[in-house]
Amino acid sequence: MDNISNVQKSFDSEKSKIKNLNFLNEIKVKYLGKSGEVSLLMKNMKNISPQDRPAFGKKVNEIRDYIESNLAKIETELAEKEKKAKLKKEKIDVTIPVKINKGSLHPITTVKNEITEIFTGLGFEVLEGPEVETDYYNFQMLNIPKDHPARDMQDTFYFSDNLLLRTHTSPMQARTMEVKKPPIRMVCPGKVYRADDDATHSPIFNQIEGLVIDKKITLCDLKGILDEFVKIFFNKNTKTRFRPSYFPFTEPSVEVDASCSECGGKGCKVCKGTGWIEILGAGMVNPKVLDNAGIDSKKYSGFAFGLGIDRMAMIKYKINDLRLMYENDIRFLKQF
Ligand code: 2NM
Repeated sequence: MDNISNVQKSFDSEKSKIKNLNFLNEIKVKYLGKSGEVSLLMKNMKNISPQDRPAFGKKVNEIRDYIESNLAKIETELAEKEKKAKLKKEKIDVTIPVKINKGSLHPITTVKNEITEIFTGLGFEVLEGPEVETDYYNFQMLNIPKDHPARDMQDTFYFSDNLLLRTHTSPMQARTMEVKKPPIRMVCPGKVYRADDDATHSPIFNQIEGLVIDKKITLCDLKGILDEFVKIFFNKNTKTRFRPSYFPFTEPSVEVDASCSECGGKGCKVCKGTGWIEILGAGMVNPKVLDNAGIDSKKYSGFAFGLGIDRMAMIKYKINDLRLMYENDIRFLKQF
């Protein structure tokens, strides 16, 4: 009986020292294992007088239950504590700011969106067309004659006699005129291709062309729209100037300048001292083009214009070499 109370005492003094699950397992083996303290007590049974055995057995069972339930309680507490410690150690603070290298839009994309939005604000719809075109839509329908230099192998990328990379976005205007009834108010932004490559010409560049067709459309409407456009794109004091020009698909045709927004028209480096910057070509849609598309040129008239997005971006951001736009040097792109 003394042995039993010694085991109990030694367990009680050791249990307060259990601070982790490893040590708990050691204690479990020491007391409840196959050759642990409780088993040793059981093995003592044979040395006990028969009349004392039931009482002794009962006592041993009690101490075994006592140790088991104590260890089980400590185990749950320790497991809970260790889990909490682990969670605390592995906690992630999702609110710590992280440095992310953000991309940004290419200046050409920004200006393309800006111009497109100005025209949607003026009631134009935006339509995009294929970059691989037929000779018919790119040239024939637009009244570009067989001997026009634009049709030359030197100026246009051909896949075959009939298939080519569009040299302007006008074929999409031609396609639209063919399928839609006036009134038409559309702009077509997109990539166009010409066999040209130097400081001021890239073989791939971006255009946005506009087209308005209705009854009684005049050059005055064209002037009104473009005046409004330059005021929004540059600033409210910007004016336009029309100079006579020639395009096969418009008659009459004009070259349009905007007063220099840098010097207000006085003359500076940006406008090369002239006070004006050439921004686009335009004109009244040639009646032949309307008739080619099945629109009665006796009932309807229209204006069209085409502007180079790359050029507009260069003017806006004062970029002097077009090649910078296409080299995609990260030091250049980071500035936008
Ligand atoms: C320009 C200049 C003048 C133009 C004409 C057409 C169409 F399809 F209606 F005939 N679209 N775009 C046009 C007119 C384009 O770019 C300098």
